[in-house]
Amino acid sequence: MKTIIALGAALLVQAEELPPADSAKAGPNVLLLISDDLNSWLLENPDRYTGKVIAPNLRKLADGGVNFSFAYTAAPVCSPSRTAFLSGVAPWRSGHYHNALKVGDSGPLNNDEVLSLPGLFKKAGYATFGYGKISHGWDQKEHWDEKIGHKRDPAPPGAPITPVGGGEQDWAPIHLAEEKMNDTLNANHAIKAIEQEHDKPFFIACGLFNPHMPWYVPQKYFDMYPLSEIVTPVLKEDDLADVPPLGRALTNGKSGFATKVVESGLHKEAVQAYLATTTYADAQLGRVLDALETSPHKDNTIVVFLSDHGFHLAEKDHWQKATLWEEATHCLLTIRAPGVTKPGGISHRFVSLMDIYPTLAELCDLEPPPYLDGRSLVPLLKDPDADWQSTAITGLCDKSRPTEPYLSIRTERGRYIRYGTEEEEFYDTTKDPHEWTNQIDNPEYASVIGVLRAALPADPAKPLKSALADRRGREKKPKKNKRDD
Ligand SMILES: [Ca+2]
Repeated sequence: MKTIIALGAALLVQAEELPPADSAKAGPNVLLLISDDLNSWLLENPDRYTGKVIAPNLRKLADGGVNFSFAYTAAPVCSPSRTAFLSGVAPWRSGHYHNALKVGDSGPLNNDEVLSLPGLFKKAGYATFGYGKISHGWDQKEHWDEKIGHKRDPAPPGAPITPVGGGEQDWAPIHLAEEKMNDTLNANHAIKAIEQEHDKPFFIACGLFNPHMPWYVPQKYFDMYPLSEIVTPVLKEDDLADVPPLGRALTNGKSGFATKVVESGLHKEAVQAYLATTTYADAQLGRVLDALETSPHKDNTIVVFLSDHGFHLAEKDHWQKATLWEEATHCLLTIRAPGVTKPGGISHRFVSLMDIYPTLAELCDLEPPPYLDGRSLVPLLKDPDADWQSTAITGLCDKSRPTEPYLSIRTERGRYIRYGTEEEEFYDTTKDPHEWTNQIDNPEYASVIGVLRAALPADPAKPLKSALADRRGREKKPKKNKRDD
């Protein structure tokens, strides 16, 4: 693969050992907050979702900096999404499209070749701390001074609680006190790291597991969302009828979990549980943000908040993620950079989580590696309406065609998807925000489709084989309702 070879050559430049951390700069510090599986409902977009989402802390953060209305993940699954924004290398160049990849797997991202985002800061003399779910599969442990991983909370006695639940697909009030839940503890670690004495600038990352399934949070969060007030997302009957076969193969299909939830009359309960879990996550991130506000570092710390990808709750007959539609690809991104952003900034430009790495490098005056795929968002942080070439590309691999990358591009004009080399979709999101009508064969759109088609990577990296072998192994013993993390 030409692209891989070119990447590998560039990466050799970065293979030297990190120097001793005595070249510390004066900062600024970085606080990176990550939420898992949090979709974009809290952006209050009446064209897409009108229900209430209680997230006062994330809203306060957004009000204090620049909130991106159109931020997209590079991969709509946990591991490749995180690998992409932490390495700065997109899936269509690295071949990391799967959750199954592990450290040491072949491909251009093995440990010595790429400088992780925390590694960039450590190399510059920062102290680096990571708590909870940050990386997933690919990581460079030597780039963290302290790293404590994530655990899932134990299921309540009697789980699965819901008649449709099983494995991770369940929800219920949890039996644990909030103080004992793992995301509460992850937040505690980050708070302690903020509050300790610092003789160098810090890079602190805190990643929450919630609102990843199962949705087990205290009763009080369920009580904030009375069932009578729950708004479920709008579903279109036969929405998949105009989706090509490889696209339909991505969904759970008629026997899938989404259908089961809707047909069992549990759609409102599921949405309630997702929102309850979202509000619990907001509360924990709020505690971390409050600790920063009351610390001496308040005015010298850049805050970045993101979700790793979106989440379907029965739209397009699908549950969770791993599709190339808006529900799974649209995510949250807020950046507050003292002295750069102004409060209340909203940018409608289309950006990617790939842009985080070069943005933080520029904000902190660090030399970024030469191979990064993203673009620095600093022009949009200074002026959210600045000129910007809006594009956001997402890559995915599916077991129905495991050697072929699927790609999607989203711009102001719409969404174009290509599954392998043959099948395509196009949605005019200016008129069809739910992506209900595939216009790929409509001659009215031929020219815009041509532009978007040409904007996709011409020779995307194929999914790495180690992941495929792993996946095939898992397929021999399918787990009920199990989907990717
Ligand atoms: Ca449709």
